[in-house]
Amino acid sequence: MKIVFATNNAHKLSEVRAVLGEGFELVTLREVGITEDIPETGATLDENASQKAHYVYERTGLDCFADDTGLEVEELNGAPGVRSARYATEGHDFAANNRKLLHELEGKTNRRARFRTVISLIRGGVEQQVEGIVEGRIATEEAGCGGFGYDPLFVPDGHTVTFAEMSADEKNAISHRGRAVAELVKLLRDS
Ligand code: ITT
Repeated sequence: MKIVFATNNAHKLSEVRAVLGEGFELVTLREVGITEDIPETGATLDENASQKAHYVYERTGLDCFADDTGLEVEELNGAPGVRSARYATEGHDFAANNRKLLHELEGKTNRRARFRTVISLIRGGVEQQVEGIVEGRIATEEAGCGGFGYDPLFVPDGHTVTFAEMSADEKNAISHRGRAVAELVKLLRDS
């Protein structure tokens, strides 16, 4: 089954490719001739996921899906949330985002956080959404060099290491994106 994944994030692409496995051929934006950044102007993850999927569907008419993900920190009333990519600067600067997050939580005892991924699927012109969540906490310093984004700071519940200290398979097995993609696979298989 061929399906376009509406992302410019190479890390997401390899994670999703690993979870989808056999039977699905992921087509990249570049392969369908979309090289520009897709606008993300929504106020929520749901809106942004939908906006990205519609952008691709309207230009290609192909079945496609998009992932929008946010890190929601309890002490910060859900921030950075939908602003996760541009938390510190306008430019997807992972290191600056992590520094800012550590700074905002300095001296705070409540470090509860969760990652939430919303996937919007458009298939045969019909849109459906699924979600994946992983609960955890923000460490007091960065650890590990795997993964991307906030992974060096996020310790999932039931574990003592960050996502960045896990293998790709270990992260995928319990992560927000791994869970959302498992739901996506159910949708794709059911129809
Ligand atoms: P696309 O919109 O092209 O898919 P993006 O990087 O802009 O890529 P998002 O808006 O969904 O994607 O992601 C927001 C940010 O959240 C992202 O830039 C990372 O900083 C962070 N993020 C997303 N998924 C993550 C993960 O699995 N682990 C750590 N940080 C993640």
